[in-house]
Amino acid sequence: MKIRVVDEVSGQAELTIEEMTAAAPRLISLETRVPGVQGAAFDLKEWYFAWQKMQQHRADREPARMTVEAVDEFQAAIPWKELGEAAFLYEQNGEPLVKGFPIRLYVPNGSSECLNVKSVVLIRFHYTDSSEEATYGFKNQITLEELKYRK
Ligand SMILES: Nc1nc2c(c(=O)[nH]1)N[C@H]1C(S)=C(S)[C@@H](COP(=O)(O)O)O[C@H]1N2
Ligand SMILES: [Mo]
Repeated sequence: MKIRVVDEVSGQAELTIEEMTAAAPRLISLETRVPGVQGAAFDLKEWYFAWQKMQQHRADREPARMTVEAVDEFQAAIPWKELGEAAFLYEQNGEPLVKGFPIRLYVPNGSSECLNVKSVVLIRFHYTDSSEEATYGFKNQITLEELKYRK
């Protein structure tokens, strides 16, 4: 299974879990950020900056927002400043994820645990049009206006 990464400036790529983790400058133990959840993860922003360096066209600023979409069409849009400790979990007990395959986003100290999106297959980096509040929910089931008022 591949994960599609779409960047408004750099373009897009389809990456395997192995390709994604290979681009990460270091791997971390998720438990150091999310007490009680064991597994191997990589820091989102570290990954983003390393990945940017590998691109021909690079953004001249940091993203304003990241959106992720899952296999089941659950999605979340999260302001960049809420993602300071965000990480992607990709392995538990040395095995691919049983729950959350191929990768799962965790947003420690985020506005909601609902942002810990399982089975992420699409990651988008947006540089403009940032909303201050994170939103989440199933695609096409709720309007963006309604999402804004969910907690
Ligand atoms: N793909 C996907 N990720 C998801 C959800 C979902 O329905 N689909 N639910 C979210 C919500 S609302 C919560 S509260 C947490 C629940 O995480 P848990 O299954 O580990 O308890 O996952 C989040 N991630
Ligand atoms: Mo939730």
